[in-house]
Amino acid sequence: FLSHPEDLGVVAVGFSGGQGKPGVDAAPTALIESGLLDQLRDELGYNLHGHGAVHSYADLAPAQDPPHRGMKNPRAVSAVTRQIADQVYAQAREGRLVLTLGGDHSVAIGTIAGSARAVRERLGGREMAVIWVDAHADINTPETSGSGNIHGMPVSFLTGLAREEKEEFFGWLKDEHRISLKKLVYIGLRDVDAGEKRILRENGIKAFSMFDIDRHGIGRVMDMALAHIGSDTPIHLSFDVDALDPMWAPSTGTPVRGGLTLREGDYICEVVHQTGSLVAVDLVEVNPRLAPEIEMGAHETVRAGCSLVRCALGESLFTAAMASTVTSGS
Ligand code: B3U
Ligand code: MN
Ligand code: MN
Repeated sequence: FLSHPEDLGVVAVGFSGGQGKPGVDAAPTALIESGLLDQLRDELGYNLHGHGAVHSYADLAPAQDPPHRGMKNPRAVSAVTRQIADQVYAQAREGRLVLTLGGDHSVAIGTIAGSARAVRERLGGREMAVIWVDAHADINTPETSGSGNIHGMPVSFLTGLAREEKEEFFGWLKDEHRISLKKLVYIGLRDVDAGEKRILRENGIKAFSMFDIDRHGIGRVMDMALAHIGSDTPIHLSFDVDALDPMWAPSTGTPVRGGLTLREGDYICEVVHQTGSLVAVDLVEVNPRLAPEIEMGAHETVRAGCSLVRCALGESLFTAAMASTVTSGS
């Protein structure tokens, strides 16, 4: 689906306003300083675009951004995600693969809005699928949310379950930015609010929880996830690092035990890359300021994040190709 698959648009957004803990805004710089973009260019051979700048977005002063429908920092998150949507769209419109380094998961309102719009425009109105890898479903509406944190709501705005007329509160989201509930697949869920469970059930949304991964193994789960999406559908992969077990990714805002191993996370990314249908990847919720009590916690989390991104962008292609030769030859 990409006219320039070796060209990678990089959107680096230091933004933490979708939740309450500072530090997640420092992730893009930490990932880049650990060598991620150099590896993508020098080892994986991508031509990088737009990577010069890490965009930092501050919150508005609390007095200027009071809650709306219970949402915290609603004007700031709406304004920032609108800019991200434009940046992602500008890269995707050129037929490039787009990598976004967050930031908390509210940034996905922008990344998915931007890539969904570009896919529609470039591919004659087609809809893309979204694979959302996360411990959480992030599908609260403002009304079901207990926390008011918008990083727990992006999917409801992107699918139209939550709507707002006013520009300043995500009213800028139009049909061209939205995704279908039928083309959404979750992987790794294990901390889902009661209201979210109801939304998942009532809308028949495809979700593979940690229970499903234990039961079937990650290999079959990915087969089923891709079968649900259908081949020949553009895919946007939105990876929240808290999908990984805190053993691998302790430095994140809301760690939940019982998660994916790093290898399972890498495998998800490898399989999605192998489809050849990937149009965009997000890596979010790395917070290098958290879990300092864990030895090397931040370093390990950044390292895990880099590994996920490299796998999604084809690092293991050689190994994967060899493996399929072996299987098909037997
Ligand atoms: N579901 C809860 C908790 C949460 C969602 N996403 C994260 N945490 N990272 C909420 O606040 O909506
Ligand atoms: Mn998330
Ligand atoms: Mn999460």
